[in-house]
Amino acid sequence: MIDFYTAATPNGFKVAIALEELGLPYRVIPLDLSALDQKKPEFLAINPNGRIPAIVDRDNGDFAVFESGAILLYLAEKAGKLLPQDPKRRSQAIQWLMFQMGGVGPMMGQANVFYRYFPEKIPAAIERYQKEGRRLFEVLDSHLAQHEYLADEYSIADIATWPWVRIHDWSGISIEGLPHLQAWMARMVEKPACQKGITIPPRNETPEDLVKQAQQMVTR
Ligand SMILES: N[C@@H](CCC(=O)N[C@@H](CS)C(=O)NCC(=O)O)C(=O)O
Repeated sequence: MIDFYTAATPNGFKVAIALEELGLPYRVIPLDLSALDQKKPEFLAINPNGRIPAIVDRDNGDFAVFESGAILLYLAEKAGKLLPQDPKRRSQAIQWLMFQMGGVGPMMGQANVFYRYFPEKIPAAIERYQKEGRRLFEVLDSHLAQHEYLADEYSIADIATWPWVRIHDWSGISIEGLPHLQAWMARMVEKPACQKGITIPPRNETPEDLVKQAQQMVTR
């Protein structure tokens, strides 16, 4: 059994989609980010960074894993799926996973902060992160022109990237003129695990509550 500590955000959805896709037994432990559950000592013992997601593998000596990319790798290796066996293909999947972890996620995250949540509107910061987000989308689009999935076969690289790209409107980053990225998104949204993963954990808050929570988080 995997204990899955999460909240309804893109980094949490990545792991939810992978758990669904891999068919591994898991138990969801939702954290209330506005109540700062993620900063409590019992959770910091699992993830010293005090952020979701994190997992504890109860079938492997209570082994804890934090950082969504590392969790995806751990789960894919445990199940022997969603990560190609061929060493070059495997490296390609890891390259696109890192591209998401070091690029798409942080840039869109900062675009959201400055475009949506930060109390002061700083146009240069908004423009910087939205432009960088769009540039990364263009890189994805060029690559997907030649490949059905990021590492040719469907992998954890796609699972890491889709929950972020799907909220591009919220980040104020257009996907107009990027037909290959759009076609890939259409392929991803068809997958039952993707559809289910973005509902875990269920959201009780209104969109307005979520904005308020995020505003509190960036200003505390
Ligand atoms: N690099 C980390 C980022 C995790 C992250 O930023 N999580 C956010 C939600 S998407 C969070 O827990 N925020 C709460 C906080 O900052 O206190 C990962 O990929 O796991």
